Amino acid sequence: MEKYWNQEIETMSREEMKKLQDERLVAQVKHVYENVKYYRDLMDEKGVKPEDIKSTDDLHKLPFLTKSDLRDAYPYGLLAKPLSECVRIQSTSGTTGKRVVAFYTQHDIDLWEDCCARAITAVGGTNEDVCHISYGYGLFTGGPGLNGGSHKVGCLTLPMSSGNTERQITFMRDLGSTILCCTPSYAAYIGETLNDMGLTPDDISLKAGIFGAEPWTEEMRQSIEKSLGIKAYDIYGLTETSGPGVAFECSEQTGMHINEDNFYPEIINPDTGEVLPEGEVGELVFTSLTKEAFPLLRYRTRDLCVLSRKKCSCGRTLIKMAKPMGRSDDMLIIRGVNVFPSQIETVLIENGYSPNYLIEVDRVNNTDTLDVNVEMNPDQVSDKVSDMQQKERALAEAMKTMLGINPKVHLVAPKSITRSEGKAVRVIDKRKLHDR
Ligand code: DLL
Repeated sequence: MEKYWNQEIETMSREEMKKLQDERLVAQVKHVYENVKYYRDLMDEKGVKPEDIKSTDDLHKLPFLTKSDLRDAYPYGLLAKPLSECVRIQSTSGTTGKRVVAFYTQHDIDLWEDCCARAITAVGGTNEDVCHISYGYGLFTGGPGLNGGSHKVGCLTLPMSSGNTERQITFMRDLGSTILCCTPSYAAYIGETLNDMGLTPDDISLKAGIFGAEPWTEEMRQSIEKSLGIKAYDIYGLTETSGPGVAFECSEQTGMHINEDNFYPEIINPDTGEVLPEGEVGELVFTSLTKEAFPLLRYRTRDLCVLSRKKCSCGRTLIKMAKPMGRSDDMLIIRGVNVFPSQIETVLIENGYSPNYLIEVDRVNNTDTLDVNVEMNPDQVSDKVSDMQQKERALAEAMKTMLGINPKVHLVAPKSITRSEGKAVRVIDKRKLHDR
């Protein structure tokens, strides 16, 4: 039988959950309106008062918050509690511009770690497990969040942080790590290093991995499961709403249950802001129902995905989100066609290549160019130029079928693409440099 961290919440009926969300939302809107001038001004501008929000059905009346609001309000403008009541600051990795800082009270930390404990329990974690955490520690939320969740569950926690991959494997073997937490790209690298060290999955005790913080495909999941001999589960979150644990995958491995008692999700049309019905792809928007220090109402994540209330075999009733296909700002528009790096990753793995690739986009003579550098596995290397050209053509053809545009594929030597120990950088868009 599936074990839950908080059975009452995780298997709550729809009606009870709605009631809980409604009550929490009403209190949260009041808290934010009274304590955050920045948001009060946005609400006043829209002519909405806290009394107008009686349930989640009224949520659409509230204004959205965007990343640029967070930047405008940096650092204290969205703080809803006195600093004397805050105990922690975390911050975004800053891959796309200025950092965002988020504040936590002890209550916020407890709730966040609780969400991570739900994720660890959902993959079968108990106090018998050794939880090996190779997300970065520090301002990044990955390490601290899963560390806290692992303690709550009572796992023996290994706060490894990322890097020094051979040492990671040595510790894994010596201390019998059973659950690995890191980015999927780092998990792939650990799998590859295991193999390079002449070891196999039978030499380690891992049974499950909790991988997130970046988009990854089903093909990547299968490849990691094979290389490490585990079940690989997805976990989602963002600094602005707390960190990892906003949503987590269960034994069904078909999308992530959102901890909707804490984070109320909506899917909107990113162009018009209109709320879309369940099942339609759009931008994910979250309202923190329980955070005290940094509660964001209707925060636009820019992540594109779909929600589903289909019954789940694990028994959880929490709404599910599909794997995000990437951020709306990760989407490349090349010669007018929308391209997600994840589509390229799918083609590569389906065709027997490793998930080590680098996409380069440029504009030459006013035409966009798409070059995909793909690393070969040692057994794919050939000293015959015609063989290599043939392989490149075949891969380019497969990508054209998926994307609808013609890329140039360059097969490059094994191990020549820099490995990632955190969030992988897959795209260099040189057009942005020219446009500056
Ligand atoms: O990445 C928090 C986290 C840490 C999540 C560890 C999971 C595991 P940020 O650095 O603020 O926080 O980045 C948040 O990363 O808006 C998504 O675009 C992306 N992201 C996070 N998890 C996933 C996932 C952490 N499972 C941003 N799949 C989010 C796809 C993800 N994208």
